[in-house]
Amino acid sequence: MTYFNTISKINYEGAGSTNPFAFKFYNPKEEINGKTMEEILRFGVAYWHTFTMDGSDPFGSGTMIRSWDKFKGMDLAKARVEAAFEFFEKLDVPFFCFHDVDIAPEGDSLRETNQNLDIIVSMVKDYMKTSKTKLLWNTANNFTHPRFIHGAATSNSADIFAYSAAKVKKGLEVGKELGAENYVFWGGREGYETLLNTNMKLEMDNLGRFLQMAVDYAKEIGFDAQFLIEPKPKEPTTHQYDFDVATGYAFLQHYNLQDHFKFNIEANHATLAGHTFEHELRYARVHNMLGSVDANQGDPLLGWDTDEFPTDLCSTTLAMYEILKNGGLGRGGLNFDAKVRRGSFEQEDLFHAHIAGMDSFAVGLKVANKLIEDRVLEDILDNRYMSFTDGIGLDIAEGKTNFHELEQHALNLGEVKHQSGRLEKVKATINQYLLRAYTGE
Ligand code: XLS
Ligand code: NI
Ligand code: NI
Repeated sequence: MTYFNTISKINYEGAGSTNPFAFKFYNPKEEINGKTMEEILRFGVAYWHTFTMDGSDPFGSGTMIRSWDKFKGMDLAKARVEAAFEFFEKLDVPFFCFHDVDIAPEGDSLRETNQNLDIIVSMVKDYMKTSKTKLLWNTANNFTHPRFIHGAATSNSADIFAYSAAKVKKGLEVGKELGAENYVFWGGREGYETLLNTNMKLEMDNLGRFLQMAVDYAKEIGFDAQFLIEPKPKEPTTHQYDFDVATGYAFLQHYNLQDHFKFNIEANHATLAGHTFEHELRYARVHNMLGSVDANQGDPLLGWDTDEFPTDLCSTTLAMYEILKNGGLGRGGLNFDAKVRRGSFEQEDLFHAHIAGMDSFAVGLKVANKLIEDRVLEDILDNRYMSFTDGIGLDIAEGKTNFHELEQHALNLGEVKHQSGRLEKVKATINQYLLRAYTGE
């Protein structure tokens, strides 16, 4: 059965195209430094936002019109798999991602849930045999069901800790079965609302032990995916333990897990943490911890995770700058953890949204690549930090000095001359590069 009957394969038609069902900038075959756009950008579709969620929000019920919704239960789950692979093929996208509960309904017991999962996983596996779309990552949803009311690996209930472990164990087996490139841990309820009833030390130690057991089990079954922590500062809990990359990195180091994990960085989580998207990418990159990206954007006027499709070209440019400087995303990708707005309820909106996101990152890639080729930001940094390339600055940078010498240096200083940071000039230059991506000059 097919579900997107009015839409055929999305092709690249170039910047001048007026066809809404065509890529204007994303040309999967176009090479940039010897790699195709498809290989660099590694786009993924998020199963939950695109095939499972219905557009409901805390104030209103679902609005999405989906041709697979005429089915129920396991039939619905199967219809979604069919719809998903039709969508992947029409969009020509190399990856997808899912939580366990997105693909198969929970049963009355964990045993039954696992059986449901097995049926759908084998169906997905069959589709994957003839599809080019691979699994970027899977994860366990250990936050939606009421049993996770007080957390999962950080629950006060040891039984729930065990239940959560069983779900992740299954997730690792599923990931192996489907050849997932990565496995994600987003701590949806791994945090707390108030310290008044929370044993923070025990919860964090338990989370550390939980992640170590996951590492051990993956090794035991020979599942070699890259493990990823997805930081988020809050929502649903008030204080999440993986607040941002810096916090998550300190956590991993404390529990000696840093060699087994990288980060999956989501743009909207970065801004919720009071950072820019590129801050989080940079922090991960300079520590060699950049794994993958949940490509979306937030609404600066709203204080929550709105998961919009990314369309801000300045942001995609600065993100692609970090990714290119990282030498790419390795086994990671750009997963659209993004949803169409509640008012965009028609099925074709799913295509418009993904086309918009893919084109925006394609522009970002081209502009970032040109900025790097021309050493625009590199020259600014070289010039700005010149004082560390000789004399006392070089001694500092090489760790060869001490407070005695530094004091001597300071005592002999005249007035220190500063240079302008030239921020407005830099911003104007980036705008110029962005515009040149359209005019082709
Ligand atoms: C929620 C998260 C979630 C993770 C996967 O805010 O972004 O969707 O990506 O559990
Ligand atoms: Ni996410
Ligand atoms: Ni999110």
